[in-house]
Formats: sequence, C-alpha cells, structure tokens
Amino acid sequence: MLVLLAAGIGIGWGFQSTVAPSSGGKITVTSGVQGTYPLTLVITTENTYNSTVGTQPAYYVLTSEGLQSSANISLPANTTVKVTIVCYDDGNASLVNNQYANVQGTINGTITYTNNDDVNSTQGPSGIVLNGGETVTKVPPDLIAHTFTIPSLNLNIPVPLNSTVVAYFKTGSAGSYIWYCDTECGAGPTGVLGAMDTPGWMTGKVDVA
Ligand SMILES: [Cu+2]
Repeated sequence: MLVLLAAGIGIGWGFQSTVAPSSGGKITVTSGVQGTYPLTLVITTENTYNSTVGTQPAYYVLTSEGLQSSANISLPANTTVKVTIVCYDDGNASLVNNQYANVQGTINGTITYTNNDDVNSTQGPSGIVLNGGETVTKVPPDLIAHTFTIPSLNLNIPVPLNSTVVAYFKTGSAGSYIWYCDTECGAGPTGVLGAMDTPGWMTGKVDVA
C-alpha cells in the first residue's frame, strides 16, 4: 500500500516510470512509458457528512499536495489514463444495478487488484510484499464496496473492499462528464442519499480538456 501511494505521488504527467533498486542500493528509474497520465483516487470512510447523517465514504484525488476534492477531476483529452484506486473501505455495499459488477471500458476490459489480505509484512527486503495481484473482468457483487463509473466514457470499474485497483482507460475528446459510484453506499433508506448524492463524495465531474 505504501509503495503504491508513493508511486502515485511521485509520477508526473506524461511519464510513467518503474523504479527498481540498483546493485549499489540506489533507486534508479529504469524504464518509461510516454503518454500515460496517472490518476490516483483514494476512498476513505470516516468523513463527517453532517450531524444527522454522520460519517460517509468519499473519493479523493491524491496529488503531490495531498488529498483533494473529487468534485472536479481534470484529465487530458485523447490520453491513456492509468487510474489507481486505493480503497480503505472494508465493507461491501449492494449495487444499484448488477451490471456494474462487470468491468467495462478499460484497456483489455480488465482491472488488476490487490487485496489487503494479500499483504505480507514480514517478508522481503522492504518489509512489505504485495502478493496476489489478480487481473479480472468482473468482481463478485458481494465483494464490491464502490464503483468508479463514467457512463459517457462507457467506463465502469468495480472496486473490491479493502483493495487497490489499477486500470487503464482512454479519455477521448474534450468534454465535461459525470462520474459516480453505483453502490448503495450513501445514506437514506435505499443508500443513495448523502455521499451518493453529493459532488466530491461519491459523484462529481470529470473535466476532459
Ligand atoms: Cu460508493
């Protein structure tokens, strides 16, 4: 988890790098892929919505300045985005529509996720080893905590509880699009109020320019 977070902060626009230790113990950049734009989203749960509703889950954008609002996510047009979603939510939530268990609109139609259960903190030179990264085309509905869905881009990424998800998608032409989560993770009798209904929590805009 820490490794992924650090990578999300450190990678700049237009250059996705792979870091590996050299024989001398230094960290060197060993390869680069031009034209991939990094977007790191973080889902946290202990966000006070108001005194009536209490806490609600929310998406944030992780930047070099820390966590920023997800109300307006800016992305470059006609670009491949590498999105990393770090989900600290350890509970599942029902889908509004079961079709959203399927991955849609990503490159190869897949996502790769690593679950916290697979983190082994006792092995490896770094002390943290991530195992069990799995590439899938769908996620069992009872393991889904949230989705990251942009209907206008035909994009749906189901996010398993307690996981880190990596996927690639193309932005296409410029425009302002709606993103939302499709699980009943908000407030109210059907779980679609509160966070689900509020920009910067479980919905917002994606400004592609
Ligand atoms: Cu949600």
